[in-house]
Amino acid sequence: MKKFILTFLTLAATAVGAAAQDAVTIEMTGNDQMQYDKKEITAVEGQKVTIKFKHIGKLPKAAMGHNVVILKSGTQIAPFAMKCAPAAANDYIPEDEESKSLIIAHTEMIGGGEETEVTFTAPAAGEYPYLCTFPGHFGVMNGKFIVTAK
Ligand SMILES: [Cu+2]
Repeated sequence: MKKFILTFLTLAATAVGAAAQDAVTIEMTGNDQMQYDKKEITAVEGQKVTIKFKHIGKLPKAAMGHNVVILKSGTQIAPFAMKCAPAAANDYIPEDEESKSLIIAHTEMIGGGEETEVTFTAPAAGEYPYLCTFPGHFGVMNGKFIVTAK
């Protein structure tokens, strides 16, 4: 009986381990100084990725809004950001098909004290740029989402 219980516990532990590897939670912040706390985030291809994003500043969304927008590998962030600037009514997420096709995942735009999250499946191994699309922020608020092979 003891052996049976041990075997059961081992199997249960293995199942928990496998589930943990299938998913990853990444915590990120943005502040009133227009900065992310992370310039690099990582995941494994096919993993369920949850980005928990918190604005730790006090300024309202209209003055210092932040989001996290992950783009297809190789996308230049400056021209993309230019397409975002006029999209104020859509929280600076461009609505034209070409721009939309470049977005892998994005959070909502939030202001000081707010938090949000987005869950998506990590794409194929590679490097994916991310940025905040609030006008003028991408030059400082950008980074790399690095996906490694399984
Ligand atoms: Cu921002």
